[in-house]
Amino acid sequence: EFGDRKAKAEKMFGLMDGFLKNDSISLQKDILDHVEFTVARSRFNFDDFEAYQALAHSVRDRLIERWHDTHLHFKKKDPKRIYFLSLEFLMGRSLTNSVINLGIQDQYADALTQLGFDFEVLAEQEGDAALGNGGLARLAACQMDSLATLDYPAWGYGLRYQYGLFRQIIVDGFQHEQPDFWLNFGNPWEIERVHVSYPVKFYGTVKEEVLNGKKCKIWIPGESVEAVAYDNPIPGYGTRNAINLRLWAAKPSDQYDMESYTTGDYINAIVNRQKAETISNVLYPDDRSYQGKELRLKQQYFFVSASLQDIIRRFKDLHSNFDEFPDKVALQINDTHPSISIAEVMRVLVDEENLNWSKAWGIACSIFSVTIHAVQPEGLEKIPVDLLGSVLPRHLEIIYEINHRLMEELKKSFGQDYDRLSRMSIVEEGAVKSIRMANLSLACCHTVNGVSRVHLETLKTRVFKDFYELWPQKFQCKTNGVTQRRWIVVSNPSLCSIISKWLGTEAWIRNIDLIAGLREYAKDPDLHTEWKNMKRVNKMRLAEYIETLTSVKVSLDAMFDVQIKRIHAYKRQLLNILGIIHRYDCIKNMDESDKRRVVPRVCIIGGKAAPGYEVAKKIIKLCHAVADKVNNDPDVGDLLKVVFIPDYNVSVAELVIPGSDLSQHLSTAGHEASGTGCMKFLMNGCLLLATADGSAVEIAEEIGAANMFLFGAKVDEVPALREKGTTLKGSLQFARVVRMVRDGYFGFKDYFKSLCDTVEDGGDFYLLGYDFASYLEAQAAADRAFVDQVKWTQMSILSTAGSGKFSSDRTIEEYAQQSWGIEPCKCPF
Ligand code: CJB
Repeated sequence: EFGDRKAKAEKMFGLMDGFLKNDSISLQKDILDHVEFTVARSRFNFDDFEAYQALAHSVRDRLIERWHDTHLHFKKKDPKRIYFLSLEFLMGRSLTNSVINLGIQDQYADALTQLGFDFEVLAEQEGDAALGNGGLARLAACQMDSLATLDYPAWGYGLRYQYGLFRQIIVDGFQHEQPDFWLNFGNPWEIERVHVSYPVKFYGTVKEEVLNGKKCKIWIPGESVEAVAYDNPIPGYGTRNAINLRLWAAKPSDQYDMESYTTGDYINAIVNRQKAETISNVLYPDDRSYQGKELRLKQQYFFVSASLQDIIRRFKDLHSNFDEFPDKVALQINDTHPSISIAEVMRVLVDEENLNWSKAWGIACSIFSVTIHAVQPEGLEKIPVDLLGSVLPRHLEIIYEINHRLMEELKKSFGQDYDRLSRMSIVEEGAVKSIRMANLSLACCHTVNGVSRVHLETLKTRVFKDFYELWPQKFQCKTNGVTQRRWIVVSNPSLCSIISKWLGTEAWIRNIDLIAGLREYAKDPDLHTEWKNMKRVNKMRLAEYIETLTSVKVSLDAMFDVQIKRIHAYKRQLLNILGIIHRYDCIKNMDESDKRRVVPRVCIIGGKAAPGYEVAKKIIKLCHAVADKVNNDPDVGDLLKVVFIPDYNVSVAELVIPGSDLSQHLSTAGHEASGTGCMKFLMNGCLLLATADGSAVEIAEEIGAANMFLFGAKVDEVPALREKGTTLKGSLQFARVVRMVRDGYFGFKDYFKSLCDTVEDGGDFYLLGYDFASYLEAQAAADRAFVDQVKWTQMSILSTAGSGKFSSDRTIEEYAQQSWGIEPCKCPF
């Protein structure tokens, strides 16, 4: 039989003539073939979208080629693999990133020109893959890029939502949500694997039985749903490696419900089967508020169970002894969302593989590590016991057993300190008895990562203080990073050329440390000229975009001042708007000679509010109300424009960031775990106006505090300031701008009342009043710096030059070495 297979393989190989060719003629032929055979249009008549589809399929062929080679190589070498479990991945667009990482961008651009198309125009046809909410999800995407580029044997696992994050549309200044039908026109970047599917079970009961003289628990599930794999190749840059992001979609189970059939209820049986698909239907749009929803729990278990079946199957292909599991498998839990995987691994090892509890627990403890992204204990997920017991009855029992053993261990260390035991317990007693998913992760994972130094400190001293005292060695700092491939090479090609030219190499694209070499030229007038031209061209693109979307014309000489991120009270977009109102008020009270000294500004805000988040929605409306007034005031003209960019997403960020002069990161100190947007701005030479929070503290260390505009209360001052509560008085300026909103200066007086209440009368939890004066000073410092364009450009160059630490390549190297214990596995060329 083996001889047969070998002969077949040789024949097959003989029929292929080597690798796909990447010269311009071959690419043209390929694109046209896809127009005709994949898109099924005539090669003499197709539009831009069809051209994009054909182009994407031709790129996909090349991705698949490398992806096959990579997986064959991984299989041959059988290294320890890292499995990255995340409920969210915010991939954005794939076309430009793919051709750049594959190293065939110029060839494609040429091929398309010869066919009469423009690569950039076609790239605009692609929609975003928005399978995530914000920072956490985009971080996962950046880390996948780094894992591929650094040749790590990695797999991403997640959910293939039918509807990604909602589209934001603005009607009369109010946010409305529309579904994101991202799969309606097909998705060329995924490969459906109908044969890679696993049953995932829910509900039912647990029975105790005696098998071979041993008592065991048997879970008799009540529902089975099929998880079907959709594979998304992720190409590395400057390597042949392309890794896999495997996303699961729910499909009705193949096992037909015979009972319904025999009772003749054929139609209902089919309708009920179809309901299974709802599990992967829609992404939850509230980041960090968990409402104990059954569907959410089912989503978590669904993707975890399918992923673990896949991982164990792959392990069993080559190994039969689970003692070897930790040598081959590292599991990374992205926030607590996938932490039910701990109970699932225990269930599989104990109930299905018949390992004893201690052995199984030993294995679980050596394979899992977790990254926490939350800051407040309230942001940590809890699942009501009743819900968990109904959806996953056996898992609840397992969690109780884990907790029982944890409590026994804690008693040995802490004796009868029951307060401490109850804080550390996985089970929270109270009105709604719940499972604390973070405590489950902490009990098991060998590493607990924070996402910046400040954040790790918060975890150690506040959120998980008790656990830190018990297991200090588990706690590690893995300051976040972003990929320079997406955030410079793809989104700012002019900057990319400048950096490569001045460094005399493109090697920084894989080795970001080299970017520090720019420091040497920070004062070079020739570099200044190129740098300013680059910025102007990017601003021009952004200005055109703004005009198309909002009809507001903006001056390129103005400072483009940007705050783009999810709208949250703690991120303090409201502080920004109140600052804008102050600026407006000042301009209104100036005479003409004073006005000539004003630095013109375009204030750009963008971001989505969770659909049920009233305060965030009011902030969006206030932004529009202020924009309406300011932009139409002839006294102001080009001195101040206010723009809200609707439907902020990854591809909008790619356009906005390179065109910004200044970016704002205003979280109340101690509330932003890290922040990654600031890193993208930094790489693009945009100056940062920020509180000393999250990663901004480390950015200041890298570029020097003098090269950014820091303001506001420090992390360790915030608790005491809050204590003072009502006795804290904001400045008169603050009272005045809030009064303007309250008095209806911008209309909608009643609507904005509750928003104003959040920052006044002692209720100012996020300390806007306290920080306002210092915020205005930082803004004034930014104005002064902008007037001196030589100084500004120098600060801008030093920002880019100091951004090396904030590459996700550095973060991933730290994870690989300190948490996962994995080595690169490079596919030979
Ligand atoms: N984060 O995006 C989210 N969603 C959450 O539910 C909790 C945290 C963010 O994660 C980013 C990546 O670690 C951080 O940079 C950011 O500070 C944090 O808010």
